[in-house]
Amino acid sequence: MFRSAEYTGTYFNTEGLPTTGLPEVVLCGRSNVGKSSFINSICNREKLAKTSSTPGKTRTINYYLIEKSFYFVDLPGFGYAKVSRSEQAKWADVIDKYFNFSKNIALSIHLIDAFVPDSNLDGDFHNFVTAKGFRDIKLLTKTDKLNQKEMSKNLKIFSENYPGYVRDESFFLYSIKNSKYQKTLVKFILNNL
Ligand SMILES: Nc1nc2c(ncn2[C@@H]2O[C@H](COP(=O)(O)OP(=O)(O)O)[C@@H](O)[C@H]2O)c(=O)[nH]1
Ligand SMILES: [Mg+2]
Repeated sequence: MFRSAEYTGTYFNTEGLPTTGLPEVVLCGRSNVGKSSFINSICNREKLAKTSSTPGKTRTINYYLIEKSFYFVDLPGFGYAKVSRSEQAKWADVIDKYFNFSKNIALSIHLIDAFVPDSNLDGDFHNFVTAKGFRDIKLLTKTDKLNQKEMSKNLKIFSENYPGYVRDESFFLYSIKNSKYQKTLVKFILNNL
């Protein structure tokens, strides 16, 4: 885990976004995929980032300074079906603007629900982020919810959808219920700032 973490700010749109001057590790994914839970888990801080069981709540960009050496930037979740199309377009716009604005993006972590390895929304985001040329890794979240059989089935689907991604090199498993997933990822992030 990371030993120090500090929430530094929330932005409702891209106006006034900070120029941090430090590497930024971006967290992206569908609404409710577990972005905030991931931050809390890997920093071992229960309430650093607000989590919610109601999808669609995070409409903001949140910054967290980690070990005084880099930032986690938690972007709005995309693709929550129950909000209007115009609202969804606005969030997509915020994501696009952030990626265009920041000159400090070291790594994009694309969180994908281990139960849903073939969502079109994730496919769209994948195309977006790789077309822009950012370093991108995938994090399969909530793995505790799948049994072994479901996991191997979904890993196969994942590999078909994202060919070339290699376990523990460019994709990682995660669960907030088991700290065993942290070490590899912490090492990877620190080596890729
Ligand atoms: N079982 C399980 N639930 C998780 C995990 N990660 C997140 N959740 C739950 O998923 C819901 C959404 O999490 P949240 O972090 O708010 O998602 P966000 O919208 O991507 O920030 C919450 O109810 C979390 O408790 C996980 O690894 N395992
Ligand atoms: Mg969140």
